[in-house]
Amino acid sequence: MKYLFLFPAACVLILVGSPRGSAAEQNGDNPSETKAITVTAKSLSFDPKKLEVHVGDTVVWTNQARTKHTATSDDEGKTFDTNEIAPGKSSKSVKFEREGEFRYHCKVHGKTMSGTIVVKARAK
Ligand SMILES: [Cu+2]
Repeated sequence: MKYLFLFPAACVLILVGSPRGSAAEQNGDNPSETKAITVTAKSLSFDPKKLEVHVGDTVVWTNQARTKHTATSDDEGKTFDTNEIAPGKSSKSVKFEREGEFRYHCKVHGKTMSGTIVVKARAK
């Protein structure tokens, strides 16, 4: 009688142990951990004014104001420049590849409309 009870358990073991084929093969490209973060341009300010991201993250500026704005790095746009973003539109995405503190402003409204992107090293 004992063997009757062991039989179902043996079946389960066989199923679990069966070959899985190629599904378990390692996939070369890992899913990216980088993020896309949005900064909102308001009438004369950026929200958040200071944004912390990590190396490899991308930032998009969305203009919720009624006038055009830009997000232009303070080194005359050498690091990044979204160019004019029309009201209701979003900028192209800007990828931050190196650590640092990047101050930027709006070319239309000058430095009264400014912000900072703080790029930190990616946690390992
Ligand atoms: Cu502006």
